[in-house]
Amino acid sequence: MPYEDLNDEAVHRRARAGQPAPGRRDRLRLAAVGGEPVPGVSSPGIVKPLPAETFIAHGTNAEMRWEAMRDVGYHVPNDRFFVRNHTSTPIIDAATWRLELHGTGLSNPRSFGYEELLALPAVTRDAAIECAGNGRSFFATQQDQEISGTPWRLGGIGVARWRGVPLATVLERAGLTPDAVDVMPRGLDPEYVSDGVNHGRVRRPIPVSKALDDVILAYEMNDRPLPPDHGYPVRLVVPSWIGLASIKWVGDIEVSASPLASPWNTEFYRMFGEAYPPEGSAPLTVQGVRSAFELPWNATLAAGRPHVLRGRAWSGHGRIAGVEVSFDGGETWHRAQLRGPHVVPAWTRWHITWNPGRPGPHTLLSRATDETGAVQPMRTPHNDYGYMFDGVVHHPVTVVNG
Ligand SMILES: Nc1nc2c(c(=O)[nH]1)N[C@H]1C(S)=C(S)[C@@H](COP(=O)(O)O)O[C@H]1N2
Ligand SMILES: [Mo]
Repeated sequence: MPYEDLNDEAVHRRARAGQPAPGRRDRLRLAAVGGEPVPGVSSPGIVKPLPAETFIAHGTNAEMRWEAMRDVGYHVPNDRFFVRNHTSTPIIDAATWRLELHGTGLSNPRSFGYEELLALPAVTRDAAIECAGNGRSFFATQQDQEISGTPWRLGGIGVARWRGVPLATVLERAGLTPDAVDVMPRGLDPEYVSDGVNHGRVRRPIPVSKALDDVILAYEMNDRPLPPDHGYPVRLVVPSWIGLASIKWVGDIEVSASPLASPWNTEFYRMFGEAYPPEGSAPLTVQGVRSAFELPWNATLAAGRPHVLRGRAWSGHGRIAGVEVSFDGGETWHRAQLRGPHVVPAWTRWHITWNPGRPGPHTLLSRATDETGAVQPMRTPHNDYGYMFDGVVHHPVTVVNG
């Protein structure tokens, strides 16, 4: 049973072994360039407004401000959801859009229009989309290490309620064959050119086992049609995996009886560096465990009275089992209360009360543990592109006389 076998990502990796990987110089040359955070109101290539109270702009990307989630419910509203664009948001007419399914892993290659997709049985689920580079800036600011890429703090994540058609349904209707191994969706946004190298349109293979498991071809985000910046008319949502897998503005899907490759699973989105082989780690898939405070960076808090500090924690590997918070730089830890839904591919909210005494600068730490026992480390091992930072983040606050 090829599908059963490929449920094991290690087996899938072996199936891919021998694929060419670029040299280190190429990789560094191809590194995405990220700007410094600027209090912007717009970003090149992003359609929606990016008010400085809710976003930090980073070039073609925009990060959610965590303090903007403080009085917001479980889901990130569409107008506050982070945007990660390799190029720019295309404006697509759903009336003429089609999704083409093709390749050697299909016996009935065919296409679907927007209305046809909407007419298929739908599913709705809460899931996070999180960039593999979320938290990247902390390699530099906390660990004094060099990394390249967009300097996200922790706002490269959002949770939404997605509605759409299981990818499995569409694959079955296109005659998925038993020997199909990889599925590669491709976006309709412009080709990605970096340092003079054209990598083509954004695409990256996922194993058939994952494609059949829980992947959605989503056309609604929080009960509204997808906004242009988030993939209108249709995007993939690949729960628990790095955000890159959730291809936006999908226009075609190649289904193949042999392993597929793209620069996004060979040159990018693997761990490269001292601790890794020259061709890098295996392609990145499931996200690690992380947590964040719903507080401004450098928040000001009054001394001598209790403050309810709120936050969220998440892990691609399982439910959040607990969150601990330290007010004294990690000497003592206090257990936070978890509240509300406790969903695996999304996040869990938590809160804790702090009564700060001494005025002056303080550092708040939060440390989440998931049900597999994975806990946020105090440091994350370095990799050149700064992916998968899961370390405990030092959140600075200032306590003032009340
Ligand atoms: N077509 C296309 N899909 C894409 C991207 C892109 O640039 N083009 N960026 C990916 C990355 S790296 C991430 S983290 C998520 C971000 O989704 P969002 O912009 O809806 O938050 O989309 C992914 N899908
Ligand atoms: Mo990403």
